[in-house]
Amino acid sequence: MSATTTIKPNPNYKRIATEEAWAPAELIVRYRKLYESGALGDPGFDSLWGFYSSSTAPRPTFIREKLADLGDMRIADMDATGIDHQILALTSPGVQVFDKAEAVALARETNDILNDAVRKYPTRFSGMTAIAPQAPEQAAQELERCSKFGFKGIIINSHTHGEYLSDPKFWAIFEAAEAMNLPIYLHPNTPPPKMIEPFVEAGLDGAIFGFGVETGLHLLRIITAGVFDRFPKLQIIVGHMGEALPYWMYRLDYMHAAGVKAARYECMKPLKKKVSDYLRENVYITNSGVAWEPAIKFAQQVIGVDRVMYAMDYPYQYTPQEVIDLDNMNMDVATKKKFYQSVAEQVFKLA
Ligand code: 1DF
Ligand code: MN
Repeated sequence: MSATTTIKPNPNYKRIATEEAWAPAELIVRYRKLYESGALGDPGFDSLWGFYSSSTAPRPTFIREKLADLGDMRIADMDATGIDHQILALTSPGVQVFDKAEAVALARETNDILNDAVRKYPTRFSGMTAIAPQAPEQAAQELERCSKFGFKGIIINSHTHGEYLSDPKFWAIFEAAEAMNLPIYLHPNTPPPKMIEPFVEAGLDGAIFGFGVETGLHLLRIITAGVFDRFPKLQIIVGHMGEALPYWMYRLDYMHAAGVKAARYECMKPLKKKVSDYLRENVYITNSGVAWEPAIKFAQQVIGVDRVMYAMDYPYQYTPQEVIDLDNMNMDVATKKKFYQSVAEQVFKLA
């Protein structure tokens, strides 16, 4: 699975990868213990980390080793695939599965470790702040603390103990993110217990499909709850080609308007704009996991070339050929530079 060819730097653009995962080995041990204890009661977590924390198959073994390294091995893999810069995030589900006090402490500890790596390799790494959404006020404080490190965004791995950020009890996080001008990367997690049964019984709960369903739903809930009317400058990034929402835009607009007009749901209130307007004005998309020219071009067409950017999803999809294929997309160089470099520089405010 390691790179067999070395991909050279591209003279026309830097390759900035924006959804790149890491995790200290101790966190993976904690995941294994949480899984073994059965205490969480979340079949999605048990499926994901029951597998990745202990399977001896080649892929999970590779991923465990790569996640834990923020040094020479990661840099060598980046060099082998021509990646100039990684925007790093604590892997999913981050600290969100732990209880409040443990999650708050672990967020601090892991952010400190990430800060050390970013300081050591400032041209190669940037960091996003891991937070415990279950403690919104402490999360806002952690954002404040980590902005002093120069962290560039916030990583949230979809639901927290089955709860969504559309619930106003979490909105202190949005308030802080907007005030500090920090984008939130809404990264996948497995569907929560209330949703997961038909996914897990078919083996479709993880990155193959469940991740996208859960995370697309989460973003849509944020939009329809009116979060962007309340926080109009807030920017949310979603991976995996927008978790399919660009493809749904026409129907979302039609059905949302119809539902609102008929006052069908008490919870579905009128919004200032169309659903698709928020996707174009408050959402950025990365192509993590989808090195596929037609999907990238479709998103560029409907969301805009200034809102679609590159992500490898290292180490989960470390496939050197993907970089070659994306370099060879039938796309003018200026647009390719936006995709690989400029959109990321703009949204993460890279120097
Ligand atoms: C997987 C994929 C796992 C992604 C991830 O974190 C992850 C996977 C635990 O393949 O199981 O971030 N991903 O974003 O596609
Ligand atoms: Mn990912």
